[in-house]
Order: sequence, then structure tokens, then C-alpha cells
Amino acid sequence: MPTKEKFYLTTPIYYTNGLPHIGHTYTTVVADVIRRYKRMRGYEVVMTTGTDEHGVNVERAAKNAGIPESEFVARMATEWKNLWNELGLNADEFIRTTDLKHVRTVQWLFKLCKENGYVYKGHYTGQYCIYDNAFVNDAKPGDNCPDCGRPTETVTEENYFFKLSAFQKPLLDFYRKNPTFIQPETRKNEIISFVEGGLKDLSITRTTIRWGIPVPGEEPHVFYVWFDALTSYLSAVGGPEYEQRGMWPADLHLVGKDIIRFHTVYWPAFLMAAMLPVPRQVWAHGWFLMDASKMSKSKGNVVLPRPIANMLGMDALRYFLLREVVFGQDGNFSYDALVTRYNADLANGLGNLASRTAAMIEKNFAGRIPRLSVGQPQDDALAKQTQSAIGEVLERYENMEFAQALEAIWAVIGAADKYLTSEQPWALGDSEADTQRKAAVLGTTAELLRIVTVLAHPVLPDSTAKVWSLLGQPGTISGVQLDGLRWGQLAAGVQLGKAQALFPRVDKAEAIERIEAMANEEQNPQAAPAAAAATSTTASSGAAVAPAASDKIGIEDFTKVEMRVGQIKTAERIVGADKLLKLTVDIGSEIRQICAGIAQYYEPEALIGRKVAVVTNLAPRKLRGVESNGMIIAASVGPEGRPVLAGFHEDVEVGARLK
Ligand code: ME8
Repeated sequence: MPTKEKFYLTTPIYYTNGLPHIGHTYTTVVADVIRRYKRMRGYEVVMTTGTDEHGVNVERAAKNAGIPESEFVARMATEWKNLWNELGLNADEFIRTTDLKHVRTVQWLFKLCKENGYVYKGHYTGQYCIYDNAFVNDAKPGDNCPDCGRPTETVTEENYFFKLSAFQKPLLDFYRKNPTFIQPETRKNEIISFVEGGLKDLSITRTTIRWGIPVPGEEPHVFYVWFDALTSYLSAVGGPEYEQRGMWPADLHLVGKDIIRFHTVYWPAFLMAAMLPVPRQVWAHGWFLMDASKMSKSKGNVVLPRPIANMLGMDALRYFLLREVVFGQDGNFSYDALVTRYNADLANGLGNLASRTAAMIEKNFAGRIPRLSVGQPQDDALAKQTQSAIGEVLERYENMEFAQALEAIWAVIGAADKYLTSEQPWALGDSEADTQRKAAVLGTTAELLRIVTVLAHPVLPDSTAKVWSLLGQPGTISGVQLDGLRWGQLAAGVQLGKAQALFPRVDKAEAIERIEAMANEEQNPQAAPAAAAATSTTASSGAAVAPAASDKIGIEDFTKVEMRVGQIKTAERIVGADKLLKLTVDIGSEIRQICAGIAQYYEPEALIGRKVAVVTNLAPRKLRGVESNGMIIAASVGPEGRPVLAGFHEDVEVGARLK
């Protein structure tokens, strides 16, 4: 059993018939923010996510891909896991519904429900939506699914039924006794009236589906996907042995409003039937919309997280998702709003406050944080404002009011900007009185910065850790306990750490163009061969294999490729593209911009003046949103394909043709 108070929270387990978009990222980011926040309040926290891998959709997708279902879902689960890791959103447990421990848990839960008399065998005929994996109540043949709008199919089968009807009163009693179980309030009323309207028994096994968890001794019955999927929350923390882990019941299931009914009606009913503890809270947030309609894989209007994280950093995306929309409501996603907020709140706001404070301390106090001394009423007022913001922000976080929490933090940042503008420490001289005044102003600003940094840490984990080490404060920022946070704890006399770029300002149009280009490359890998970006400048990677006779080309094919001697004039790294360098190359007749996938192996400065072999008649294309007009030739060495630039042992004229 954990010694600290425990907090167990979950994201939905996501379907494996597509890859994560901003909607999924939103839920997972919120879960990660709560996890960090709760840890800073002293809880032992477990956060889980995972993949929902059974059902007809997967069966079909695997068939289309021409591979067995198990292989298909294994690949997809790896992609999801990798992306979450890349975005810094790795959960403490990643549960797959094909995991053996999960299969056992589902079968165990079913057995308990059955032993307690809540499961019986019957026949069911109804309209079924294969996309949502649900029978559509009251639908007639020919009707479309009310959720996704696609045609339903008539399905009759022998099923096991769950006596959901027996739980109308227990559920209503439970909602009454646990008034914060369903959040937000508006959703609660919706669910209560749904349950008051009467509950029909629910078929929880299928014989028409092959790809599912088998009902022991009852083949070909497999479990209905929602009976299977919901149980993953329990499998993730011990399944039948949940008591040993000490995490069950879940303290919080975070979900989108699309799946609230499954979580607040079916799930507690299954658990009550099995006489297991029921979760403490289900929080249903709103949707991120694109052009006023819900983003979804099937509509093809999805926004991908990776290009945004590459261009602006993951902290920027986290900040935007939480700041832009009041948690619980729907909101529109737009790149324009994203970049506007990035420049205004992060680059000009927190980033600018941190860098100017550090620069002034560097200049005036040899980089040592001045001792905090409150000199004048305006210093005191700022201290009081910051101190009272601590309480407000913690309360906002506690109530899941993330936008308001951030607003309160940024109000303090705004107050610091005003304070610096009116105090003008840069205009003070070197007299003793002036130096004292500078120390008071910069000490006050540094202390304010320390506090807002701690408060913003759950949302901006990477950049606040950088500010923390810039301020030379002891320990790690994630180890700071929020309950002990107060004005006046600034470690003074310590040396500032190294300044690191926090949020470099970006040109809006260019940033949007680059994000969109990267998204396009990710969604259409064949059309824009960005996947090959790292190696596109190199000779084909891997061991040299002699082409088969039929693969050989004639000289006329070779002469179609124009190669010339080029000389590198400038070289720079590209924000958001770790592997690429942007070069300008003199090819004799003109200077070309060329991107080369060599950034991990060559320092830009070392390349200036170097002569290289360039393919000059390739059609221009964009790599990570940056135009590349030509290709530099390099050998590809070793298993990881390290690029080694091709060059010349004798002096050659720039522009000379290679034949
Ligand atoms: O429903 N805006 O999986 P799923 C905000 N496997 N959030 C969104 C969103 C959007 N546009 N789109 C998706 C399933 N989400 C089941 C869950 S749980 C036992 C089984 C988020 O891949 C939101 O959290 O369709 C939503 O509930 C979830 O992704 C649906 O993911």
C-alpha cells in the first residue's frame, strides 16, 4: 500500500484504427498536467493510458493492411506509445486490451457479474453501428447511426445480457450520494435524466465478431468491446489482485463527452454487479473542433501534434490547449490562435520576463541573485499580489479550471512587466542607494519569477525546468511542494545558471506554413518524401547490394542526373527539424538553398567553404516546411547510415559538372 495518499487517474484507451490527433493529445495532456500537479501536492500518482484493440473496425483495418490482427494492433500500439514518449506524455502504465493480464481481468469481471446473478443468455436483434461498436437503441433498419451518421446494420445474435435494468435505482442513489461523480454539472443532469428514462439490459457478448476476448467455455462468444475496454482501467492496476497495488478505485477517469454514458452508467453498473468499488469521478471535457465540426479520423480534418511540437515545442501546445478553452467546453482549434498565443504569452510573456530579469542580474550583480528585500510600497504590493495568486491558482487547478489558473499566473507576469517598466532598474546608477534599489527591484522580480515558474510547472514542464536552473534554485522544480510555496523563499546569493532559449519569437505566417507542411509530410509520406529527409542527401543507406541485371540503367538514364561541384556558403540549424541543416550552396551559375539531413553529424560552422557534390536538377521540394532545391551527395556509413559528405582531393572549380 502506498504510504502517501494515492491518486489514480486514467485517459480513455484509444482505438488503434488511427493515430493520435490533437483531440487525443488534449485528454492525455490534461491527464499529465493533473499528474504533475498532484505529485507537487504530495500524492502518490498513477496515470494510465493505452490502446483499445478489439472489434470489427480493427478486424477490417488489419484485413486492408493484409496482416493478421495481432500484428496490426502490435504495430499501432507501438506507434501510439512512441508518439506519447516523443511528446513527453508517457503514462505510468500503458495497457493494451490484448495484454494477457487484461484478458484475465475481463473474464474475471464477467464471472463475478454472472455469479452474482446479473448475466443471462438471450437473443438480440437490433441495428448496430460497426463504427461505434454499439447497438443503436430504437433504430429501425435503414436508419443511420445518430452519433456518426453512418448506416447501421441489422444484427441478430445469441448474446449474454447484462441486467442493466436492475441498476436504475442503485445508480440514481449513487449519483445522489456522490454529487461530484459526474463532472461537469451540465453532463450530470444529462446522465441523470437518461437513467431516469429507464435502462434496458445490455448485450455484453457477441458471436458475430471474431477479434475479441473469448468468453471462457462459451466460444464463439467474445466480449462486447465496451465491456472489454472499460475493464482496462482495472487491469492496469492489478486486475483481480487490485487490492495489492492499492490504487483502485480510480480517483478520476478523464474522458471526452462522446463517451460519458459508457463511463457513468455502464461502468459503475458492471462494478456494482461484481461488488467492486466504483470510481470516484468521471470528468467529461468538450471537443476541439476544426471549422466548427468535431475533429475525427473518418472526416480527415485532424490536426496532428508532432508538427506543432517540432515547431514551437510541446510546452507551447500544452499551454495553448489548456489556455484557449475553458475545460469542459468545446473550442475551436486554429493555428493562427496557437501562434498568436505563443508569441504573446510565452515569447513576450514568460520567456521575456525570465531573460530580461536574468540579463539585468547578470549585468548588475555579476549573475548573483540579490537578497530579497522589500523596500517600497510597490514592491510590497507586488509581493502581496503574487502571494495571493498562489492560493487562487491552486484552487483553480484543484477545480480543473486550467484556463483560469493560467490566466491568474499570467496576470502576475503582466504585473511584473508593469513594475519593471515603472521602476526602470536599468536607468539607475551605481551609487549605494541606486544599487540597493536595483537589488530590491531585481530580487522582487526574481522571486516573482520563481513563484510563477513553480505554479506553471504542471503545464509547462520543460521550459519551467529551464527557468528553475537559470535562477540557480536548489533541487528540481518538480520536487517543489506546492503546499509550502510562499513569497520569500528565493535562494539568494546563488549564481544564475546558463541561459537557454525558452520561447524564441516566430513569424506567424512562416510558422503556420512550416507546421502545415510538416503535417502534410506526416499525413502523405509518399507525396512529400520527408521520411527520407535524413537520408535523402546520402547515397542509399544499408549494405551495398548489386542490382539485378534487369534493374541496371543505361547511360541515358544516368545522364539525366545533373551533378555539379558546389561550395557551401552558409549553414544553419532549422528549428523543429533536428536532423536537417539549411545550406546555401554556390553551384557556379547560382546560389541554391538546399536542406541536408546531416545536422547530427556536422557542425554548421565547420561546413562553410567546403566543396561538395550536388545534384542540381532535382525538382525543388519542401523538407519540414523548408524549401530545398537540390541534393548534396554523401556516403551512408554503418548500420545507422551516418552521412559522410562526398568531396574532392584536388582543387576543383565551383560549378564543374560531374560525369
Ligand atoms: O472512444 N476533441 O477511443 P477514441 C477532444 N476506445 N477530445 C477528443 C477529440 C476531439 N476532437 N477526439 C478524440 C474511444 N478525443 C474508446 C475509449 S475507454 C474505456 C474506450 C479524445 O480513440 C476524447 O478523450 O475514439 C475522447 O473521449 C477520446 O479521445 C476518444 O478516443
